Amino acid sequence: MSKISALQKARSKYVPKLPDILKQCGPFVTIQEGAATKSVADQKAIKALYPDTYGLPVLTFAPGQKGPRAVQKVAVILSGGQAPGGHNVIAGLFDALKALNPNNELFGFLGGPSGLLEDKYLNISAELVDQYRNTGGFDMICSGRTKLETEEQFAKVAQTCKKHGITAVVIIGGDDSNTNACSLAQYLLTKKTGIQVIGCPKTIDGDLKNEWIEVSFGFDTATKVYSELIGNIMRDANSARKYWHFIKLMGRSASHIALECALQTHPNACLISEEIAEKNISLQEIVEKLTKLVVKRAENGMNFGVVLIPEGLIEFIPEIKLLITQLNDLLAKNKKHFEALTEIDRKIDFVAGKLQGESATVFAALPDSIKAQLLSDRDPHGNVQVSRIETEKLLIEMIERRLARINARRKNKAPVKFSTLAHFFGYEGRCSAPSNFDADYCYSLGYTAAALLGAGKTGYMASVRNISRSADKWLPGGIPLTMMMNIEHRHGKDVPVIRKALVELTARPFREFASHRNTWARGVDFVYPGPIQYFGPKSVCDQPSITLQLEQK
Ligand code: FBP
Repeated sequence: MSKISALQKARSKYVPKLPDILKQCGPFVTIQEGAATKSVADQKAIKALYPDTYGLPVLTFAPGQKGPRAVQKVAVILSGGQAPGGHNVIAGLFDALKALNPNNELFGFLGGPSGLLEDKYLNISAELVDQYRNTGGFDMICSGRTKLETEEQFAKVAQTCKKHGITAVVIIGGDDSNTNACSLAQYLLTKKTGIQVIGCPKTIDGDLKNEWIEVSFGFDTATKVYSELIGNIMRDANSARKYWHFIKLMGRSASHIALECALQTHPNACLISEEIAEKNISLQEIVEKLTKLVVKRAENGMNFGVVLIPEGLIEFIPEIKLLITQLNDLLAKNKKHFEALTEIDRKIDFVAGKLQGESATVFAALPDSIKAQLLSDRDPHGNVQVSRIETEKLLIEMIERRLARINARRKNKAPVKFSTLAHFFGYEGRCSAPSNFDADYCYSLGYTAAALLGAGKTGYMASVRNISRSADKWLPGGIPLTMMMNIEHRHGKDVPVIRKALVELTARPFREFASHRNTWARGVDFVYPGPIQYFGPKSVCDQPSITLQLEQK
């Protein structure tokens, strides 16, 4: 490991707070079963696909008998994009497994699911865990985006587990990775291997949440880091008074991150993709609205401002959404021919020649850089890689064009100045040292996963609820993975997936934002949240996200 900073050294001594029940009895819990459950939709189809895990009850914990449990060898993987707190999930899992039985072993499979397929791992020791407690990043065992979905892959995982005598697999991942965890659990049950599978909810995007999973880990820290950076930029904008900052924020399809950052910092504008889709707002209309804002502020002597843009915006603008669907079909149908074209200009010409109707016009009007980004590789789950599409620059360019026309008509008035800077915050926040909230939540999730394993459970996601309260009042338990699933049409096929949570326009966080945004647009109501604090009063260090506080108000 590289040399550690003084802060990291002090922070490594932080003891994550556990819910009362786990503090009292450690992972020795008695499982209390709720009623049989159903999937969120498509019950018949999900039941047919997951006959052995469908309908399992929600689990809660009560104090149990202490005393060593049967020895377990557990595999753990980190899957997908980095999120602050992953190392603490492993630390919680490790500590609880050792408490259950000091002979338990934890294997960290390297580079995500592919580690399990290629049998690449390291033995996780107490010394190793101690080096990574309360640190950001996934570098202890690294992550990867390989999808675990075919029978052949499941057979390989079973083979790897058999080879090492592994009795359980813990998958720390987002909605897609936990969908894969559900299928793996079913496969291992069908084959009567006795190997358990438990998932843990990870993603900075905040879109793996529902009634039972209140938030995915990493969202809290990442949004605090972005809000600090946005606040710093706002203060700069308000000091120099000469730039418009267009800040794109990670988050994939959902706008939870942008919304949370808006609630924390009060920007002059924040686009919410879900609202744009619901109200059928076109790209031209977005540009028109933002241009009006720039003109209005200029007339009030404010040639500056801050605009937040969610990463997935482009997919939600109705005409671009249609264009992306048509591009996906077109690229799938002409895969060989398209891939044989080596130059991007030729790829663009090829696609432009094949598109028809409104999509042809929309594509033609886009700057070449955006056309190229829309044609770039899909991720292994088949998603457009929205983090690579420079929506912030697209909007700037379109507003500039619109302003040029407006300025040309403003004969007797000074032209509206529009000096811009584009930013993209994503990778800056994914590996930050976890906030107290994420450090505690992740440690509790890992601990809960071990308690579920100790109780012989499979096909569950570790869940910790009631998390806007102080950690002692948190409620650990297990949620059947099948309960969160439905059937969706993806890339030409109907597939079972955990339902993603997008921003709900009727829920408190959006309503709170919507009730203030006009005021924020006009003035300088900026809030500068400053950096995450790890030492100091609870009111500064232990506050969960505003979204969570509003959702649980
Ligand atoms: P997960 O969904 O795997 O948690 O990833 C989150 C994310 O950070 C998204 O916000 C972003 O679009 C994507 O990862 C970027 O992917 P990559 O790390 O492969 O560049």
